Amino acid sequence: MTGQRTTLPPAARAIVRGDRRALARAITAVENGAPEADLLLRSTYSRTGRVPIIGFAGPLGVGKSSLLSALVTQLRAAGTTVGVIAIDPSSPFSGGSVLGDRIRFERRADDTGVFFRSMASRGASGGVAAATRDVARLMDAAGFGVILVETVGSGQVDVAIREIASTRVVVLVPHLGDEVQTLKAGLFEIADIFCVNKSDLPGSETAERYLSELAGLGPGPDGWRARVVRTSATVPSGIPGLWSAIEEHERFVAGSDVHRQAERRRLSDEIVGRVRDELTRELTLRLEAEAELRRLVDQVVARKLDPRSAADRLVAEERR
Ligand SMILES: Nc1nc2c(ncn2[C@@H]2O[C@H](COP(=O)(O)OP(=O)(O)OP(=O)(O)O)[C@@H](O)[C@H]2O)c(=O)[nH]1
Ligand SMILES: [Mg+2]
Repeated sequence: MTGQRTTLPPAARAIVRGDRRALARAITAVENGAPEADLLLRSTYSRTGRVPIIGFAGPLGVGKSSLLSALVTQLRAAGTTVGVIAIDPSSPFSGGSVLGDRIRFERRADDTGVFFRSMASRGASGGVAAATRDVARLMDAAGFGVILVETVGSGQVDVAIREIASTRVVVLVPHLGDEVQTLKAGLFEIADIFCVNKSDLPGSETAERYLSELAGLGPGPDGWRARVVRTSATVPSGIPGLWSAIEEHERFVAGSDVHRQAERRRLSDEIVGRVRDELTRELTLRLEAEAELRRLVDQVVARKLDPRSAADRLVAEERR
């Protein structure tokens, strides 16, 4: 480890030292797929893997940002440093709320114990999950005590939470209505904790009871039975209860073989994915430069050969 410490490139050393501007620049490099990001991620990896990453997913406007903000207040009061990543789905609906996120968090600009970053989910090189994971790793290396990630629960973004967060909180509101039906398939599977927010509004007990019944149907494959908590981010109330549930799950994860296996599998997938991407890129370049490919394309264009058979011939060549 000591050897690695002395060989850290200056930008990585700055991140590890807690230099916020160096961290911000590194995150931008990750988002843009810039070459310097690669070096920073390689050199800081040995300092990652310790921080709890808490994911918050849920439909638009349920109060995820407000909850995060209330949690940040509580965590800061306890002296914990916090990194926040908000994944912006870049949809026309969210323009306003992303700005809202920024405004809500900018009030803490004078507090160096909080680092807020929003990321566009569209256009992230290598996908949202990969970019978010790398950004979380940089924050981890920078030494934050906890990382909170906010996403709008949908499609690709769910994957980011599933793959990255050590505890997943699904945020809902009292009048669940049809939303519950559509959520069942996706968000319900990933919830370690259900948070019924806006419990200052009527109906939160009913929602809590309903979710508790669902959670009571049995523990998930990892043996954890989802907790249900009620909060109001704006009052605020229930925030300590939410944090206790998160801590309880973190303790569970720390002692769970299932989670250790899952982590191994994710890292294995990451390595295999990188090898595949690299070899695919190489192969594509080589094939495109081959005269044989051009000859085969001529035949396919002329309908003398079908694309499958053309591919078979190239595969046979490759294997020789
Ligand atoms: N009554 C009530 N309103 C709340 C509560 N929490 C958040 N809100 C309000 O709900 C609205 C949406 O809150 P956000 O925190 O932006 O919700 P969000 O889930 O982050 O929204 P998106 O990121 O756009 O999906 C705001 O007007 C908040 O003031 C709550 O506990 N009670
Ligand atoms: Mg939000």
